[in-house]
Amino acid sequence: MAATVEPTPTLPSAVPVPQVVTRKVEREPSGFLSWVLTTDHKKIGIMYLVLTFAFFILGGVEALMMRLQLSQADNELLTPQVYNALFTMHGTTMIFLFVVPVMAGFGNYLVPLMIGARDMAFPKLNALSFWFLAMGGLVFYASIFFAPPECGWTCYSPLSDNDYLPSGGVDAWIFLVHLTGIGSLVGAINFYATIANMRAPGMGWGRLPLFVWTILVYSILLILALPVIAAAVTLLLTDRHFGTHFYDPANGGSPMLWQHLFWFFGHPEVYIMVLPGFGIVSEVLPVFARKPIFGYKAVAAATVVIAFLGLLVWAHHMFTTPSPTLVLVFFMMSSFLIAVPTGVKIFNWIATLWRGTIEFKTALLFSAGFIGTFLIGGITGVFLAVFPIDWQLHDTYFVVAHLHYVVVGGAVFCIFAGLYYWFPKMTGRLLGEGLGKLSFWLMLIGFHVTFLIQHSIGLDGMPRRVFEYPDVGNLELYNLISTIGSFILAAGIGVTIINVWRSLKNGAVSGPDPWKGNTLEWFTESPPPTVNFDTIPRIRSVEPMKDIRRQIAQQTSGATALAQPAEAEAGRVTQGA
Ligand code: HEM
Ligand SMILES: [Cu+2]
Repeated sequence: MAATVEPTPTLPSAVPVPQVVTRKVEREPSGFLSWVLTTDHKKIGIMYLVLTFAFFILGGVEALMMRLQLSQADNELLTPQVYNALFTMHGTTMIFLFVVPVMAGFGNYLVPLMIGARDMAFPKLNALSFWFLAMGGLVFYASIFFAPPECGWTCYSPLSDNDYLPSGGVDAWIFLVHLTGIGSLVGAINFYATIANMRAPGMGWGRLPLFVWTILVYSILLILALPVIAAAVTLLLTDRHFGTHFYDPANGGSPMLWQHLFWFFGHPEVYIMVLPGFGIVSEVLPVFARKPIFGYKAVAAATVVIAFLGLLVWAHHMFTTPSPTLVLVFFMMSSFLIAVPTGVKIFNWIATLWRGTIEFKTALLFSAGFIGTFLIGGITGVFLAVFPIDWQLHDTYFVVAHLHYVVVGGAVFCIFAGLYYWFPKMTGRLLGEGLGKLSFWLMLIGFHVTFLIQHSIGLDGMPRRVFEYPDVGNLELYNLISTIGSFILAAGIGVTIINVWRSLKNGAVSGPDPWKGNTLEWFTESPPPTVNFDTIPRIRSVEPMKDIRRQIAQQTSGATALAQPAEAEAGRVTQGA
């Protein structure tokens, strides 16, 4: 709306003069344009979720193609070049275009709702960060029509230098890192500003929902890590095209510099991917266990400690480089330390479930599946942090197994928990529980069939990033099992896609608060109106919705209302209005 404010008359005049004169009222854009031009955090959040899920499917198809190639020894389905391109596209897509930005999607949709704000602090900047992401993805995927990059998601020098990979694929990768990086950076600043300044009255730091805590820490980590990778790829770009030698040992540069810069970003990136997942689970578990989260302060503090320690461990990815033993020992010990706050969280989640009145909804199943799966990934991480063990296992399938237990167990399962939990808020409809549970079990079984056996494949000595292997020992059988697992996993994901498709039109209507949630997003309608809230309640605890329900119960003549959703619902509307 374009409105001009007339100067206030200095003397009171006899005739009343309107203070605000509207000359032109612009129409709300509708249809396609209402999405392209939007600055509403909820629409931007949904665009993030849809786009990143599309990339998840692309990355998944790439994974299945690789698994098909590896299902037989000496297979000639794919050429080595295509295989190289596939693992590069897959790793890059999953990290830069799916897991990191999908968390920004959940954050965008939910952070303002959970803290009782009407939008993000900088709505236009928010739209800009989404479009940077979309452009980054577009530029990167355009390379498949020319020459896709073949340097892995890590693009180590000297492989990524002009001498070895002169094609534009590496440049497309650099461009992707820059574009998605700027997008994430402005997004992160926006989250920080929003959380620091726009919380509902009474919501001190000690009452911030745990998901919001993790988005805050995610943002700080992005702000610290992204400039480092931006610098690293800029140096790579000038090495490739403008005659510099930052990474070229023949001219006084060092490939070690790339590894230090890359992993100073790359390890925190892992926490950037999994911490918001921890946040999702910390919201879901207490709701379906019908108990407050066990040790709120410990869980919030552990998030901060994990992030801090996560900045000190990067060289555990470089144990096989020529580094002084003291350095190896330092990075081994600092990596061990991370197990402590992570263990604190796992014990707190288990204690939250302990003796709870558990409702086995799909969101709870995914959260529980996450705890078990991620735990295994954490434990193999401790193995790999012992540097003599890493010397043996570096670059084998043991690492591939470990990293997928962390990123699929630690992020993807949580993302699915979040999807089942918040879909009703976003669409007003519930996802089907039957299909949800089927999807969960297929995904859980498929995941472990795919990746558990890869530990053995690695211990048997099969290197990662190879397009074929000889038929020795059990390698062929193990690889076939892994491939079969990946198709079961894909079927599980497919079931959720069908579920979403069906529920959008035919899902049961959810109402504002289908789960009896604890946090403020359940206070408003589903989907929420553009302004989010008509009134913003005063926050008195970490579980404002429980306070509100209790208050309504008291006001509507006592305890019965608590047990009767319909009455409580009616009360909620009068409260909210
Ligand atoms: C959903 C099922 C998935 C399957 C079946 C799968 C499968 C694979 C395969 C076959 C490889 C190549 C291994 C090699 O040749 O070295 C790979 C590598 C990789 N995957 Fe996945 N993956 C999946 C999900 C994910 C997710 C969600 C992430 C998330 C961040 C991810 C991140 C990576 C990374 C970083 C690499 C290493 C790429 C490289 O070597 O540069 N994957 N995956
Ligand atoms: Cu690491």
